[in-house]
Amino acid sequence: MGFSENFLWGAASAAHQVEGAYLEDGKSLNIWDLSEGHVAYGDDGKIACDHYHRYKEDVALMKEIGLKSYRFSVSWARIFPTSDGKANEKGIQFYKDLTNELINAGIVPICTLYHWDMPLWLYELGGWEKEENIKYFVSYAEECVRALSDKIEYWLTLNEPGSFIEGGYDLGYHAPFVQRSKESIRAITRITMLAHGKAVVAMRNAAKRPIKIGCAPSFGVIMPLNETEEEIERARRLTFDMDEPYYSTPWWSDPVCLGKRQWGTDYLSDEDLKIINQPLDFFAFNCYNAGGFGAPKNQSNPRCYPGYPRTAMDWPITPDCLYWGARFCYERYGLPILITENGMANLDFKMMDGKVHDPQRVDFIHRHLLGLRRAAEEGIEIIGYQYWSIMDNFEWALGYSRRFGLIYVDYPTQERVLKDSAYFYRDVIKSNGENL
Ligand code: GCO
Repeated sequence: MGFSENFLWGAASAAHQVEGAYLEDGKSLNIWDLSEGHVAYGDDGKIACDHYHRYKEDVALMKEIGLKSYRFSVSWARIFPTSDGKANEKGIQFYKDLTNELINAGIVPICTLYHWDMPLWLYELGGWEKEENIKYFVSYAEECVRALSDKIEYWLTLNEPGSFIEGGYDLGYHAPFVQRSKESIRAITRITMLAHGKAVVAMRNAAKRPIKIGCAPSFGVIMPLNETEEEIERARRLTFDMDEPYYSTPWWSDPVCLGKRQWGTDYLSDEDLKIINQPLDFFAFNCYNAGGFGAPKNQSNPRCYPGYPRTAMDWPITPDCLYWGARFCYERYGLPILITENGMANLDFKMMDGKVHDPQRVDFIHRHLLGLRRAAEEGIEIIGYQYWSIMDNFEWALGYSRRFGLIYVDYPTQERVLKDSAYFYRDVIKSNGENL
């Protein structure tokens, strides 16, 4: 027994990172349009991969790779370009068209509502710093679900809340590029969690048929040094006792999935927890490596040594992270697992033969999927894997300087080239992971 029969083999993207068309068809600005002076090489997301205009070509490439699913996000500023509460039909139409294109290609759409691109007007009203934001997020979630739930079954409320709170409001290297006090950060966290909980209830009510809802936090897992019972128990404890917010799993997921306060969330009242803790249909998480963020300094990744293999983001390559991540989360939260992001940046370019050879990424995917398959073989219910990303794109503060895609994008011409890893992934999908 390996991967399940309807395993959601996929790849992911996010609106601001790929769409471009930044003021088209009624769309307004979002907080990432404030990025001047904050992004490498002065890059911005105005054109990005021009996916807004090229989505048909892109879906055709997804079909060529054999994807069974595709995770994308909706641009809030396309749906509600102003504060007047009137939804923008043209913006909605784009996602209907994209969804239809996917379904016609046999690809299951997985829709993220918030992947970091808050409309600028909403930020100016206070955004995540004000409780009214909950109301705006709920209306936005309802609008999307009303418009798309006849075709879209899988939904994610928020992408990596820890990252946008830390990056956007604490350290200030991500939009909206501000630095707030610890107290404000606590308020933002509470508002974000409440928005998630209230949106889940509203989404189920607005849906045209039963839908499946999750959230996509990042996952900080600590792996055991070796597989003795003692080490495994220690890794589990460190994973769930990580005493820092943002990247520690329990900081977000204990309130959301268990209705329990965790380290650093003692400001949540019992009433808050009831709202935040709504039943979810699966446990999704983004996982790029083990350890690192937030683990006790000298134990951040006990297996690392000088010269340890790293990606072009300088992130350590720790293939077993998916196995331990899936295992620890399944034990704790008891929900089917969906890997919503995993992947690597590599120094890709088009070579003299016109192809993009990325053996490091092939190896990366191979090793990580072996770990995930091991988890599946041990009986952990895993419903899908989304490689990040379907194509090279706007990597936030690093602009276009980092390439995560299965598809190479030549930005000046917008030419797409399937990398070797895309063909490798195609064969994996074809065999449902049996060829690994
Ligand atoms: C994230 C995002 C992606 C990134 C990816 C690589 O969570 O950071 O979901 O948008 O591009 O993780 O850094």
